[in-house]
Amino acid sequence: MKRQWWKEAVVYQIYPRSFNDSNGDGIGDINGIIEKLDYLKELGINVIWISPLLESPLDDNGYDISDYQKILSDYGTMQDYERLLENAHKRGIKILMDLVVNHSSDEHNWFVESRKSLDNPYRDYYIWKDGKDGKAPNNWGAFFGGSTWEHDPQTDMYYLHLFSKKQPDLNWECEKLRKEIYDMMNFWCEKGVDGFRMDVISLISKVQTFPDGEVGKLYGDGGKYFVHGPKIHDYLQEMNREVLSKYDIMTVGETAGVTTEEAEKYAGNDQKELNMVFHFEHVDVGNGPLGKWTTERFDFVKFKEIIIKWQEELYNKAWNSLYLGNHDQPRSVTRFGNDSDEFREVSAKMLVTFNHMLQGTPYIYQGEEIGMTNVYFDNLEDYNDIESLRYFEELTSEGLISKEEMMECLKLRGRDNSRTPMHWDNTQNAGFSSGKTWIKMASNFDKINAQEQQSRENSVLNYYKKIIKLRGKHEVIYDGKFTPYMKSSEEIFAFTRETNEETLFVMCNFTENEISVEIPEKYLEFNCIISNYDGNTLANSYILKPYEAFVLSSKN
Ligand code: ISL
Ligand code: CA
Repeated sequence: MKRQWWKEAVVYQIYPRSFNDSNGDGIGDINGIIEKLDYLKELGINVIWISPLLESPLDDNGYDISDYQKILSDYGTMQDYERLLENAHKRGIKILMDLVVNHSSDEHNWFVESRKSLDNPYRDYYIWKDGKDGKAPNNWGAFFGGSTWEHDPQTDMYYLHLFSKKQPDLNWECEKLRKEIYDMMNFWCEKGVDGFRMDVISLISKVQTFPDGEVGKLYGDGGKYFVHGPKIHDYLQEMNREVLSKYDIMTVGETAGVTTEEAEKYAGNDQKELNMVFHFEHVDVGNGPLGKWTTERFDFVKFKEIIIKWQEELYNKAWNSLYLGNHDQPRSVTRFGNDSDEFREVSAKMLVTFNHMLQGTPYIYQGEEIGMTNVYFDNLEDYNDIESLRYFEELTSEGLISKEEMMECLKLRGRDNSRTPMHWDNTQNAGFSSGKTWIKMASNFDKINAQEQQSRENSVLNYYKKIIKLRGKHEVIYDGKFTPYMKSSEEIFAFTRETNEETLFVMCNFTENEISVEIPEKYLEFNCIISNYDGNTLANSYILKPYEAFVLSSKN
């Protein structure tokens, strides 16, 4: 397999609003990130993906950009950003920028112009359609509730927005628009960014007849007509020629709806498009008739099938990202582990053992490395996220779910669970800010914080440092062939990774029960390179402890 730095990297995702506030206004900022570079260096990561830092009215916390070449003043200045690049590079850390080009903000100058008149030079930068019988052009429902179409009185036409109405979709059919985007990307590459995470890039090409979708609960599902639309791969190949191929950068596509077959087109070994994909199948397990709004726990059996499928089907063909949480997902220890006092730490360690021993590039979401949990807000007023607020309103007012139940769904799946500020220490606001924070803090920072974990040898944080270091010592972690072991177990996720030089045997108990397992004789001679319990003596018949995880290696 061809060696590529981004295949061997460990990525840390920063949600800048909630990472570290340097000036006491209650909002995380670029200087705050610079202050924590040594912390990240010590953790061992070598790439940082930062969620959007650009000018934005913050309808969707920055995923609605109104100027692609200006830093939002909440976060600092262009000089601050340049200092961040310089300081990160000095430490051997690369920076990925979040590229949000399926849509812009409605406050972007392109849209301000576009909506003015039919013959405005920017008209074609967005997707405008006439209504049908005084109603929207089709029945598609938007990701944040409501229709995907908004009527604009200025020209009496509708514009498309797959997300909120303040996030109009850009029209990739328009060559001039595409050229503007490539110019903007080149600008950032010249400035020294090391790559892009591409927001919902799988949605940029739409079937131009805009047909109705199959009706679900309230709206039609247009997915068939805009997920991997007809020209998606033409656009990405063009982007690759115009920008990506000119720099030694890393690219990851947030490819909602991607299948393993489709992943090969996006991130195949031929490298005509992107380096790797982000798929959603494993984080969507357990979704119900109202999508993610359910109180069901995740279905381990399905989760396991999905992971195995992705490991097997991408092997030697395409490259994958490994993640269990991010700014759109609940905290991983709450969703896939166990966030009780008894099992939080041990299950967080099990999850990272599992995730980082798979094939792909692992992503750590800020706070995951100390085992931060969901925030469990009791009041709707504490939520800030547009998705949670819109769906609460829409689903409860349509009588699809009661308010009480919806509050429970938010506690488990709402995006704000992972957006509360990082816990640095046990002082005011967990050391995140000296001012009033933009979103309420989680209350458990006295017991879960980085400072306490730095000095405690068996902490989650120190375990993360250990597991990240293993990557440097065992090449098999990134190129070994994956084979499941105990494939039908409904409690254990075990597998081997193999090259000619080395074999790893990984075993993870996803439950709080003790479980007896058979460890094949040949693995008993292996070395245990990491384990979340001390002083284990492995044996042929072995009882795994709650959330136990270990990795055995054939190498000394
Ligand atoms: O968050 C989701 C599930 O709850 C997804 O529907 C999410 O909106 C989707 O994965 C796309 O996410 C990305 O684009 C959105 C933005 O709100 C997310 O934060 C971003 O990661 C629109 O730009
Ligand atoms: Ca600040």
